[in-house]
Amino acid sequence: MAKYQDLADAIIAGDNVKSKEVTQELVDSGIDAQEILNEGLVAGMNVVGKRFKANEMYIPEVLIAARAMHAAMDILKPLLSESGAQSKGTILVGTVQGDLHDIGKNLVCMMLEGGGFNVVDIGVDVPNDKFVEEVKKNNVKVLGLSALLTTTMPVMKEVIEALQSDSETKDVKVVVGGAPLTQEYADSIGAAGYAPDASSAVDVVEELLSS
Ligand code: B1M
Repeated sequence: MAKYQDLADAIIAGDNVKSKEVTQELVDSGIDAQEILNEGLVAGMNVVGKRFKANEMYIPEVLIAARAMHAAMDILKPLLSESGAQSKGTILVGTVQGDLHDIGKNLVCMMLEGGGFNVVDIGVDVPNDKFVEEVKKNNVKVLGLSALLTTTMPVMKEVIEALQSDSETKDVKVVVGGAPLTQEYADSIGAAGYAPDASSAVDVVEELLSS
């Protein structure tokens, strides 16, 4: 039987055929989609992140690993969404301007969908005014911002300020996340919430919507 390690290895090797095959096998054997996501996909990407940092993997290999992860996500996404009951509300999510990283954001979106939220994902490199426009268009109470670069973290503050300066969006609560962020940083820019990972993003959004 396929194991989580086989899936993590397929992600690390960037083998999108194998990552799909193993994911399907794990799903067919009755394992919970969230567990497959955490123990196989996220575990594999964590290794990729560490190797990239240690210059043991380079950008093209990382991109190929990301493609293998997305291939597996295609199988898990509908299952994670199904596991949620009725929609608990709509959440808008995007990666800030200047930042193209979307793997973590996509995981957050999947977990939120799995947690029963309707998610509007507006992608990467999103201009500040686009966030404001989409918040109004979708009438959301919570906006999720992702940033993976120390150079794009400050853009989150700009988005929060843009929302606060508009009477229609001033009460929108902003949840921030991304590898370089901390609770202290989130507090310093006036974010309503911070989540260190995709699972806790669901808890934070639930808390903000109920407060
Ligand atoms: Co880039 N990159 N990258 N990269 N990349 C990092 C972030 C880096 C730390 C690598 C390193 O040097 N060690 C470094 C940033 C350094 C810094 O800012 N101090 C870096 C750099 C420098 C760059 C470039 C500038 C490289 C270059 O071109 N010279 C360039 C920038 C491009 C741009 O954005 N303008 C770049 C490009 C790329 C790729 C395109 C090759 C690729 C992105 C592919 C993609 O996303 N489609 C890439 C990748 C993959 C990485 C690493 C290796 C992995 C990121 C990742 O996907 N992690 C990363 C190194 C690392 O993190 N160790 C790195 C897995 C993912 C599951 O985790 O995204 O942290 P993460 O998300 C987590 C949590 O953070 C949290 O939940 C997620 C799941 O648990 N979370 C949220 C994230 N968003 C959230 C939002 C929330 C709540 C929680 O609420 C809304």
